[in-house]
Amino acid sequence: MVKSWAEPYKIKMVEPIKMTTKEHRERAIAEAGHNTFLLRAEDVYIDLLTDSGTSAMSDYQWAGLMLGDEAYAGSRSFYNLVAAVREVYGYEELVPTHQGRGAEHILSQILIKPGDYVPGNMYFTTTRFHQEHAGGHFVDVIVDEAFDPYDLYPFKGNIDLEKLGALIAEVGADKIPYISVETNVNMAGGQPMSLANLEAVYDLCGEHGILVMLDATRALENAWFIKQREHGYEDWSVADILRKICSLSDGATVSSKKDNLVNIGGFLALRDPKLAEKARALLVAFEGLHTYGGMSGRDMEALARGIEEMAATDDHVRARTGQVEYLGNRLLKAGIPIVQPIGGHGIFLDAAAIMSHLPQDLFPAQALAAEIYVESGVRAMERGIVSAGRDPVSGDHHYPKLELVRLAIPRRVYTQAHMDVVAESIAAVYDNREQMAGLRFTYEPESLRFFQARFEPAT
Ligand code: PM9
Repeated sequence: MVKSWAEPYKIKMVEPIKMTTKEHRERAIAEAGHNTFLLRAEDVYIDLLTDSGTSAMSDYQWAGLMLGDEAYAGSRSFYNLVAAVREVYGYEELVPTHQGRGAEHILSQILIKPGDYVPGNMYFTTTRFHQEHAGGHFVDVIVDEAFDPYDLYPFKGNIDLEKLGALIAEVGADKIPYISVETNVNMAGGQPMSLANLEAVYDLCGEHGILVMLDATRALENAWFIKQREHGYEDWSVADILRKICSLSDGATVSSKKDNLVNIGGFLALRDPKLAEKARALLVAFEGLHTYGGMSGRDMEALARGIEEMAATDDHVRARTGQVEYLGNRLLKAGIPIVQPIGGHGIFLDAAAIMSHLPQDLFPAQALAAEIYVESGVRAMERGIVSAGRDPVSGDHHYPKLELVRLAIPRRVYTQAHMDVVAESIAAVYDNREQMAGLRFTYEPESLRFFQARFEPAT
């Protein structure tokens, strides 16, 4: 029997969404400075801005909210969270934070000295920000295949061991406190790394005394792709693959707003109790006491249950990635250029190809995301030159090789019919692509500019 990706749940509660007119949306995007982050959510029909903090929780998680222990210190919910992280990820030491960037901040501050180098498999915006903020230099050591949207290499999240080896030889291992290894690389299109690659990275770093720190935010989705694509793991459960991934690292930062199925939360997980002690010393100053970090007791209870639930069987992650694949295949059938293989958390439109009449400094992906919203009320996100920001030393734009628009799919929120609407809307915009103008800044924030920048049409 062919097993469909159909959802392993049924719907118990619904949230109405508003349909709007094109005129309304034209006004809304102009008021938002052509930045989809600045739209009001109530003006959005299908919200694919992010898969972060947008999951639908289960009845088991909602019940957990009522049981959250709000003790300032030593909350029962904290110990439930520690137990869930130990069981599912296999890390002993848990440092809870308000979300992923809180964990990145603490990790960067305890390990990076000014002038250090931090290699990683493609940058992530907040991760690189914290590394640079601590005085480090980020160095991209992802495989070259990751920069070609149409290369079908199954593990485009892999680290290029030659690039990593060359960096170690050039700057010396004592200038590299850790390598930051992202699972299911977001900016590459939700692309996985293989266990064989991670094993080789762990060995190489071990030889040089360099720590391996995962960004395990979407490690569950990475584990699913390993099961599908890596020889020898076909019969493993996703839960076992996930533990194996984590066993090849010294710790991890996690934004729990993704895989973990909660609306807020995150953590830093470590093996070394001494390092965890250092992290907790900073935690109490920046996030909160070491038994809640930035979360309430009920947040921690829902998170502990989300962690258990995501990996209890393979059914959840099969349906989650299945829905993304369904949308991707519809777009491919319509001839729309997207990053391939289809990734884990969303579809990435190749804005450089779609808007080939625009140079990168007229922000083609930003303009395309705005146009998609005007066409249909579908909200997407720019993942190109605006997200890449400026070089802190030269002040020039970073010119990333990928200029993408991301349609991130929230977990357990939208139906197949919604995906059909999205595909039809994108096809309509695509047909009209040559009419689209670029944008220029009217306001550019100094850091993480994509969140709050404002633009106007460049014509
Ligand atoms: N990711 C996303 O939409 C939300 C913020 S957009 C900059 O993809 C990784 C791989 C992420 C991530 C957030 C964070 C930060 C760290 N690593 O948002 O602070 O995708 O919980 O996590 C977003 P927080």
